[in-house]
Amino acid sequence: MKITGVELRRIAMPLVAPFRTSFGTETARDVLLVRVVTPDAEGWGECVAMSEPLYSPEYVDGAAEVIRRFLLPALPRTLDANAVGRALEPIKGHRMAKAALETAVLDAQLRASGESFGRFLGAARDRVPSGVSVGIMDSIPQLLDAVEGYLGEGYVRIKLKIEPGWDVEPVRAVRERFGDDILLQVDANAAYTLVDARQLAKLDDFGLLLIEQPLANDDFVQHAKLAKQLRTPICLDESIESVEHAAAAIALGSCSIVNIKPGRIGGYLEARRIHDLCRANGIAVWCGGMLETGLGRAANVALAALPGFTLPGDTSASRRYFATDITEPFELSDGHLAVPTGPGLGVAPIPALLDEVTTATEWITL
Ligand code: SMG
Ligand code: MG
Repeated sequence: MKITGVELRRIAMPLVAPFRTSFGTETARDVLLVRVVTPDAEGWGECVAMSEPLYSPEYVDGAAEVIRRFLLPALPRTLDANAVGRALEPIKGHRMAKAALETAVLDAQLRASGESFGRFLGAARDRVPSGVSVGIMDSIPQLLDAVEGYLGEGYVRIKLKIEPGWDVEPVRAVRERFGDDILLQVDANAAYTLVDARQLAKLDDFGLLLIEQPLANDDFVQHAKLAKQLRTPICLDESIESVEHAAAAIALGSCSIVNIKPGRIGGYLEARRIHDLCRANGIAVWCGGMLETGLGRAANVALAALPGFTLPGDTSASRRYFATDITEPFELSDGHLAVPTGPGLGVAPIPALLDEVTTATEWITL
């Protein structure tokens, strides 16, 4: 496949409500889209980096810069998606930028051959169960209202964002109000240290599916120590940037569950490698989210249909974040999202909607 050129497009999507985590509050999604053009088809990749480097070191301006300055010049003139990762290997890190580029190449390749992402990746089902991530709120009543709304919409699993000062009480309140049967988990986004082990152990009373990323991104050893002090399974998100990290976490006992976010680990091919490794080691995985538009969501839903994804993911409906998506919106049906079946991602931006949210475009001829 020969790439003629690449468009970098910046869009600004207002969120339906602020989304607060232990590291900050998002009120709009600032997204970098990569469009790869070939003679036969074009393909889209969504970069999951956020405006500021608070979730991980990457951020949107930096991703755009590394793509135009280092990644695109490193691509061979003709290639397929398998060659992208290899060609970009000399450039260290920047996995979110690399993932966006590789996904766009893969999408173009699959659209040209008429194969869907799900079929290419090895999807084992045609729909995936939907969980929802619920931000930190100003009060417990406000949280309970939000959770009630999501359960009413049919979400099959609730994830509560936590931080020191907002952990045991919100979990207790949700359990008391909605009972022991709802699937419930928490995500700390690295807000604790090992010194907090006793506080985190209080969560053991509530039958949580897992606690996600309690400690710092690079604390593999301390997560292993914490795992010995908790009954609640530890799931790693930020810590796992590659299949090698996943192998280290499994060997050390740092986690028993992995949140696979293709954007964080360099793309869908690496995501499949981590899925395969975890499956062979009896480690459950689920698909995380980064408030993706319909483009990124489509690929995530396809990935979440692989057989090792045994827990519901943060694959929620488009309207969880956006009043208007840039593609046909993903909608819940009986708590599930349908895996797209069309070529490539199976969805495409609707030009008028895309233009409305576009803040900048840049064309790079290759
Ligand atoms: O796409 O539903 C989604 C977001 C899910 O909570 C979510 N993502 O750490 O897992 C995580 C966070 C990262 C983004 S927070 C702004
Ligand atoms: Mg997380």
